[in-house]
Amino acid sequence: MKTFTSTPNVFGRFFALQILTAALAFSARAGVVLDLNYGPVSGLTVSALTNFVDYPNNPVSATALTSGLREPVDFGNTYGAWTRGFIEAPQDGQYTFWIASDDDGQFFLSTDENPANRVLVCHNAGYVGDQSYNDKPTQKSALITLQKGRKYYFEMLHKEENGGDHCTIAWTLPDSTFMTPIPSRSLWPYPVDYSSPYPPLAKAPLILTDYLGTPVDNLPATVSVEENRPVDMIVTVDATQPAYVQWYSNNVAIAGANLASYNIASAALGLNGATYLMVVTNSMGSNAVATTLTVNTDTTAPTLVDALNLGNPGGVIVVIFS
Ligand SMILES: [Ca+2]
Ligand SMILES: [Ca+2]
Repeated sequence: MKTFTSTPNVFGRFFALQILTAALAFSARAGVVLDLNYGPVSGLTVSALTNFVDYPNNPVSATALTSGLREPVDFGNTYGAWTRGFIEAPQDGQYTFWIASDDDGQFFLSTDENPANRVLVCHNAGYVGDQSYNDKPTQKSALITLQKGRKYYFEMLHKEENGGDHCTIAWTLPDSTFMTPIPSRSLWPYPVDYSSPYPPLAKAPLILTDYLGTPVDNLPATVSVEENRPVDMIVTVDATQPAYVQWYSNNVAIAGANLASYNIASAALGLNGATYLMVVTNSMGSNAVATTLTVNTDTTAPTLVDALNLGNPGGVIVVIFS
Protein backbone atom coordinates (compact mmCIF):
# COMPACT_ATOMS: atom_id res chain seq x y z
CA MET A 1 0.00 0.00 0.00
CA LYS A 2 1.23 3.44 -0.82
CA THR A 3 2.02 5.47 2.27
CA PHE A 4 -0.26 8.45 2.63
CA THR A 5 1.93 11.26 3.90
CA SER A 6 1.70 14.22 1.55
CA THR A 7 -1.01 16.71 0.67
CA PRO A 8 -4.39 14.97 0.50
CA ASN A 9 -5.44 14.03 -3.00
CA VAL A 10 -8.65 15.97 -2.99
CA PHE A 11 -9.65 15.06 -6.51
CA GLY A 12 -8.95 11.37 -5.91
CA ARG A 13 -10.97 11.43 -2.75
CA PHE A 14 -13.84 13.17 -4.49
CA PHE A 15 -13.74 10.52 -7.21
CA ALA A 16 -13.67 7.70 -4.67
CA LEU A 17 -16.68 9.20 -2.92
CA GLN A 18 -18.47 9.41 -6.26
CA ILE A 19 -17.83 5.70 -6.81
CA LEU A 20 -19.01 4.87 -3.31
CA THR A 21 -22.07 7.03 -3.73
CA ALA A 22 -22.92 5.30 -7.01
CA ALA A 23 -22.47 1.89 -5.41
CA LEU A 24 -24.68 2.73 -2.45
CA ALA A 25 -27.22 4.92 -4.21
CA PHE A 26 -30.86 4.05 -4.04
CA SER A 27 -33.05 5.23 -6.84
CA ALA A 28 -34.06 8.83 -6.38
CA ARG A 29 -37.02 9.04 -8.73
CA ALA A 30 -39.84 7.10 -7.23
CA GLY A 31 -43.29 8.26 -6.49
CA VAL A 32 -44.63 11.56 -7.64
CA VAL A 33 -47.04 14.27 -6.63
CA LEU A 34 -48.50 17.10 -8.63
CA ASP A 35 -47.69 20.69 -7.69
CA LEU A 36 -50.23 23.13 -9.15
CA ASN A 37 -49.17 26.75 -9.53
CA TYR A 38 -51.42 29.83 -9.46
CA GLY A 39 -50.90 33.47 -10.21
CA PRO A 40 -49.88 36.11 -10.56
CA VAL A 41 -51.29 36.78 -7.10
CA SER A 42 -49.67 39.08 -4.53
CA GLY A 43 -49.47 38.53 -0.78
CA LEU A 44 -47.39 36.64 1.73
CA THR A 45 -50.08 34.50 3.35
CA VAL A 46 -51.61 31.19 2.30
CA SER A 47 -55.04 32.86 2.46
CA ALA A 48 -53.91 35.08 -0.44
CA LEU A 49 -53.78 31.86 -2.46
CA THR A 50 -56.96 30.24 -1.14
CA ASN A 51 -58.94 33.47 -1.66
CA PHE A 52 -57.54 33.92 -5.18
CA VAL A 53 -60.21 33.84 -7.87
CA ASP A 54 -58.32 31.22 -9.89
CA TYR A 55 -57.87 28.82 -6.95
CA PRO A 56 -58.30 25.87 -7.15
CA ASN A 57 -59.72 25.38 -10.65
CA ASN A 58 -57.45 27.49 -12.83
CA PRO A 59 -53.76 26.74 -12.24
CA VAL A 60 -51.37 28.36 -14.69
CA SER A 61 -48.94 25.45 -14.65
CA ALA A 62 -48.28 22.04 -13.12
CA THR A 63 -45.02 20.57 -11.91
CA ALA A 64 -44.41 16.88 -11.22
CA LEU A 65 -42.45 16.62 -7.97
CA THR A 66 -40.29 13.49 -8.32
CA SER A 67 -37.63 14.25 -5.73
CA GLY A 68 -39.77 14.11 -2.63
CA LEU A 69 -42.14 16.57 -1.03
CA ARG A 70 -40.22 19.66 -2.04
CA GLU A 71 -41.08 22.41 -4.48
CA PRO A 72 -38.52 23.76 -6.94
CA VAL A 73 -36.37 26.46 -5.30
CA ASP A 74 -36.61 30.06 -6.60
CA PHE A 75 -39.45 29.08 -8.90
CA GLY A 76 -40.74 32.63 -9.37
CA ASN A 77 -42.58 35.52 -7.70
CA THR A 78 -46.17 36.40 -6.77
CA TYR A 79 -47.40 32.82 -7.08
CA GLY A 80 -49.20 30.29 -4.93
CA ALA A 81 -48.76 26.52 -5.03
CA TRP A 82 -51.02 23.62 -4.06
CA THR A 83 -49.74 20.07 -3.87
CA ARG A 84 -51.87 17.12 -2.85
CA GLY A 85 -51.34 13.40 -2.80
CA PHE A 86 -50.88 10.52 -0.41
CA ILE A 87 -48.12 9.64 1.99
CA GLU A 88 -47.45 5.92 2.37
CA ALA A 89 -46.26 5.21 5.91
CA PRO A 90 -43.11 3.03 5.80
CA GLN A 91 -43.30 2.02 9.49
CA ASP A 92 -45.85 1.60 12.26
CA GLY A 93 -45.63 4.24 14.97
CA GLN A 94 -45.39 7.91 15.76
CA TYR A 95 -44.24 10.47 13.19
CA THR A 96 -43.33 14.16 13.42
CA PHE A 97 -43.83 16.39 10.36
CA TRP A 98 -41.90 19.61 9.70
CA ILE A 99 -42.38 22.50 7.26
CA ALA A 100 -39.93 25.12 6.02
CA SER A 101 -41.11 27.72 3.53
CA ASP A 102 -40.47 31.11 1.92
CA ASP A 103 -42.91 32.78 2.14
CA ASP A 104 -45.78 31.22 4.17
CA GLY A 105 -46.65 27.53 4.03
CA GLN A 106 -49.14 25.06 5.50
CA PHE A 107 -49.17 21.27 5.65
CA PHE A 108 -52.39 19.30 6.12
CA LEU A 109 -52.54 15.56 6.77
CA SER A 110 -55.65 13.41 6.87
CA THR A 111 -56.28 10.73 9.48
CA ASP A 112 -56.75 8.34 6.53
CA GLU A 113 -56.99 8.47 2.72
CA ASN A 114 -60.05 10.75 2.81
CA PRO A 115 -59.45 14.45 1.96
CA ALA A 116 -62.40 15.42 4.20
CA ASN A 117 -60.42 14.32 7.26
CA ARG A 118 -57.45 16.59 6.65
CA VAL A 119 -56.05 18.55 9.59
CA LEU A 120 -53.49 21.36 9.67
CA VAL A 121 -50.51 19.70 11.38
CA CYS A 122 -47.76 22.29 10.91
CA HIS A 123 -47.32 25.69 9.30
CA ASN A 124 -44.90 28.54 8.82
CA ALA A 125 -45.66 32.29 8.73
CA GLY A 126 -42.81 34.57 7.66
CA TYR A 127 -39.99 33.12 5.57
CA VAL A 128 -37.32 30.83 6.98
CA GLY A 129 -34.18 29.46 5.30
CA ASP A 130 -34.35 26.52 2.91
CA GLN A 131 -35.10 23.38 4.98
CA SER A 132 -34.59 25.32 8.22
CA TYR A 133 -37.12 23.62 10.49
CA ASN A 134 -36.38 24.93 13.98
CA ASP A 135 -37.04 28.66 13.69
CA LYS A 136 -40.61 28.58 15.04
CA PRO A 137 -42.60 26.09 17.13
CA THR A 138 -45.41 25.92 14.55
CA GLN A 139 -43.07 24.38 11.99
CA LYS A 140 -43.20 21.09 13.93
CA SER A 141 -46.27 18.87 14.23
CA ALA A 142 -47.42 16.95 17.27
CA LEU A 143 -46.69 13.20 17.27
CA ILE A 144 -48.95 11.50 14.72
CA THR A 145 -49.54 7.74 14.72
CA LEU A 146 -49.52 6.12 11.27
CA GLN A 147 -49.86 2.53 10.13
CA LYS A 148 -47.32 0.90 7.80
CA GLY A 149 -48.59 0.57 4.22
CA ARG A 150 -51.60 2.84 4.69
CA LYS A 151 -51.90 5.90 2.49
CA TYR A 152 -52.73 9.25 4.10
CA TYR A 153 -54.06 12.18 2.09
CA PHE A 154 -52.04 15.39 2.41
CA GLU A 155 -51.98 18.94 1.08
CA MET A 156 -49.06 21.35 0.97
CA LEU A 157 -50.02 25.00 0.44
CA HIS A 158 -47.45 27.67 -0.24
CA LYS A 159 -47.49 31.38 -1.03
CA GLU A 160 -44.55 33.30 -2.45
CA GLU A 161 -44.47 37.07 -2.78
CA ASN A 162 -40.94 38.13 -3.77
CA GLY A 163 -37.28 37.30 -3.35
CA GLY A 164 -36.23 33.76 -2.52
CA ASP A 165 -38.83 30.97 -2.46
CA HIS A 166 -39.01 27.34 -1.40
CA CYS A 167 -41.31 24.94 0.44
CA THR A 168 -40.34 21.53 1.81
CA ILE A 169 -41.91 18.99 4.15
CA ALA A 170 -39.68 16.78 6.30
CA TRP A 171 -40.47 13.99 8.77
CA THR A 172 -39.06 12.12 11.70
CA LEU A 173 -39.90 8.42 11.47
CA PRO A 174 -40.95 6.23 14.42
CA ASP A 175 -37.38 4.87 14.54
CA SER A 176 -36.13 8.51 14.96
CA THR A 177 -34.69 8.80 11.44
CA PHE A 178 -35.03 12.40 10.21
CA MET A 179 -35.55 12.85 6.46
CA THR A 180 -35.79 16.05 4.42
CA PRO A 181 -37.69 16.08 2.21
CA ILE A 182 -40.17 13.26 2.72
CA PRO A 183 -38.78 10.93 0.04
CA SER A 184 -40.55 10.28 -3.22
CA ARG A 185 -40.64 6.54 -2.47
CA SER A 186 -43.28 7.29 0.18
CA LEU A 187 -45.49 9.43 -2.10
CA TRP A 188 -48.45 8.43 -4.25
CA PRO A 189 -50.14 10.91 -6.62
CA TYR A 190 -53.70 12.10 -6.15
CA PRO A 191 -55.64 10.62 -9.09
CA VAL A 192 -56.77 13.36 -11.45
CA ASP A 193 -57.73 13.90 -15.03
CA TYR A 194 -54.43 15.11 -16.46
CA SER A 195 -56.10 17.92 -18.37
CA SER A 196 -56.25 21.27 -16.56
CA PRO A 197 -57.86 21.95 -14.07
CA TYR A 198 -56.94 18.43 -12.98
CA PRO A 199 -60.29 17.31 -11.57
CA PRO A 200 -60.31 14.23 -9.30
CA LEU A 201 -60.82 10.96 -11.14
CA ALA A 202 -61.60 7.45 -9.90
CA LYS A 203 -58.84 5.12 -11.10
CA ALA A 204 -58.04 1.45 -10.97
CA PRO A 205 -54.33 1.05 -10.17
CA LEU A 206 -52.18 2.37 -13.00
CA ILE A 207 -48.47 1.55 -12.95
CA LEU A 208 -46.60 4.62 -14.17
CA THR A 209 -43.46 4.98 -16.25
CA ASP A 210 -43.82 8.74 -16.49
CA TYR A 211 -45.98 11.45 -15.02
CA LEU A 212 -46.89 14.39 -17.25
CA GLY A 213 -43.82 13.47 -19.30
CA THR A 214 -41.46 13.30 -16.33
CA PRO A 215 -39.92 9.80 -15.97
CA VAL A 216 -40.69 7.99 -12.71
CA ASP A 217 -39.32 4.75 -11.32
CA ASN A 218 -40.80 1.49 -12.44
CA LEU A 219 -39.75 -2.13 -12.26
CA PRO A 220 -37.69 -3.21 -15.31
CA ALA A 221 -38.06 -6.78 -16.66
CA THR A 222 -34.75 -7.74 -15.11
CA VAL A 223 -32.75 -6.34 -12.22
CA SER A 224 -29.03 -7.15 -11.97
CA VAL A 225 -26.96 -6.82 -8.85
CA GLU A 226 -23.56 -7.95 -7.62
CA GLU A 227 -23.76 -10.48 -4.79
CA ASN A 228 -24.17 -9.09 -1.28
CA ARG A 229 -25.22 -5.69 -2.60
CA PRO A 230 -28.55 -4.02 -1.83
CA VAL A 231 -31.45 -4.10 -4.26
CA ASP A 232 -34.20 -1.51 -4.20
CA MET A 233 -37.29 -2.25 -6.29
CA ILE A 234 -39.67 0.66 -6.65
CA VAL A 235 -43.01 0.97 -8.40
CA THR A 236 -44.88 4.22 -8.96
CA VAL A 237 -48.66 3.79 -8.90
CA ASP A 238 -51.59 6.10 -9.57
CA ALA A 239 -54.74 4.74 -7.90
CA THR A 240 -57.88 5.65 -6.06
CA GLN A 241 -57.34 4.96 -2.37
CA PRO A 242 -57.41 2.82 -0.40
CA ALA A 243 -55.04 0.72 -2.51
CA TYR A 244 -53.17 -2.29 -1.16
CA VAL A 245 -49.77 -3.63 -2.18
CA GLN A 246 -48.37 -7.14 -1.84
CA TRP A 247 -44.94 -8.31 -3.05
CA TYR A 248 -44.31 -11.95 -3.96
CA SER A 249 -41.03 -13.83 -4.36
CA ASN A 250 -41.28 -16.90 -6.63
CA ASN A 251 -45.07 -16.54 -6.28
CA VAL A 252 -45.01 -16.71 -2.49
CA ALA A 253 -46.30 -13.66 -0.63
CA ILE A 254 -43.57 -11.91 1.35
CA ALA A 255 -44.78 -11.18 4.88
CA GLY A 256 -44.93 -7.45 5.60
CA ALA A 257 -43.93 -6.45 2.04
CA ASN A 258 -46.82 -4.06 1.43
CA LEU A 259 -45.12 -0.83 0.38
CA ALA A 260 -44.68 0.51 -3.15
CA SER A 261 -40.98 -0.25 -2.73
CA TYR A 262 -39.24 -3.47 -1.69
CA ASN A 263 -35.65 -3.57 -0.49
CA ILE A 264 -33.25 -6.48 -0.17
CA ALA A 265 -30.43 -5.37 2.12
CA SER A 266 -27.92 -7.86 0.72
CA ALA A 267 -28.61 -10.02 -2.34
CA ALA A 268 -27.23 -13.53 -1.76
CA LEU A 269 -26.18 -15.64 -4.78
CA GLY A 270 -29.04 -18.01 -3.98
CA LEU A 271 -31.49 -15.31 -5.10
CA ASN A 272 -30.17 -15.48 -8.67
CA GLY A 273 -33.12 -16.14 -10.99
CA ALA A 274 -35.75 -15.32 -8.38
CA THR A 275 -38.87 -13.59 -9.62
CA TYR A 276 -40.44 -10.67 -7.79
CA LEU A 277 -44.02 -9.66 -8.36
CA MET A 278 -45.78 -6.56 -7.05
CA VAL A 279 -49.59 -6.61 -7.05
CA VAL A 280 -51.61 -3.49 -6.27
CA THR A 281 -55.36 -3.65 -5.73
CA ASN A 282 -58.17 -1.21 -5.03
CA SER A 283 -61.95 -1.38 -5.22
CA MET A 284 -61.85 -0.82 -8.99
CA GLY A 285 -59.35 -3.47 -9.99
CA SER A 286 -55.77 -4.58 -9.73
CA ASN A 287 -52.50 -4.34 -11.61
CA ALA A 288 -49.16 -6.09 -11.35
CA VAL A 289 -45.56 -5.80 -12.46
CA ALA A 290 -42.81 -8.42 -12.21
CA THR A 291 -39.05 -8.68 -12.54
CA THR A 292 -36.38 -11.37 -12.51
CA LEU A 293 -33.38 -10.84 -10.29
CA THR A 294 -29.89 -11.62 -11.60
CA VAL A 295 -27.23 -11.86 -8.90
CA ASN A 296 -23.70 -11.77 -10.30
CA THR A 297 -20.70 -13.27 -8.54
CA ASP A 298 -18.34 -10.63 -7.23
CA THR A 299 -15.24 -11.63 -9.23
CA THR A 300 -13.45 -8.32 -9.10
CA ALA A 301 -10.59 -8.29 -6.62
CA PRO A 302 -10.77 -5.43 -4.15
CA THR A 303 -8.82 -2.37 -5.23
CA LEU A 304 -7.80 0.56 -3.12
CA VAL A 305 -9.95 3.56 -3.94
CA ASP A 306 -8.91 5.93 -1.17
CA ALA A 307 -6.91 6.34 1.99
CA LEU A 308 -7.90 8.98 4.52
CA ASN A 309 -5.36 10.27 7.03
CA LEU A 310 -7.47 11.10 10.06
CA GLY A 311 -4.77 13.45 11.37
CA ASN A 312 -4.87 11.93 14.83
CA PRO A 313 -1.79 11.45 17.07
CA GLY A 314 -1.86 7.68 16.47
CA GLY A 315 -1.46 8.22 12.72
CA VAL A 316 -4.52 6.11 11.93
CA ILE A 317 -5.28 5.87 8.21
CA VAL A 318 -8.63 4.70 6.86
CA VAL A 319 -8.43 2.74 3.63
CA ILE A 320 -11.43 2.22 1.35
CA PHE A 321 -11.64 -0.76 -1.01
CA SER A 322 -13.99 -1.22 -3.92
CA1 LIG B 1 -39.21 34.28 -5.67
CA1 LIG C 1 -40.02 35.10 -0.80
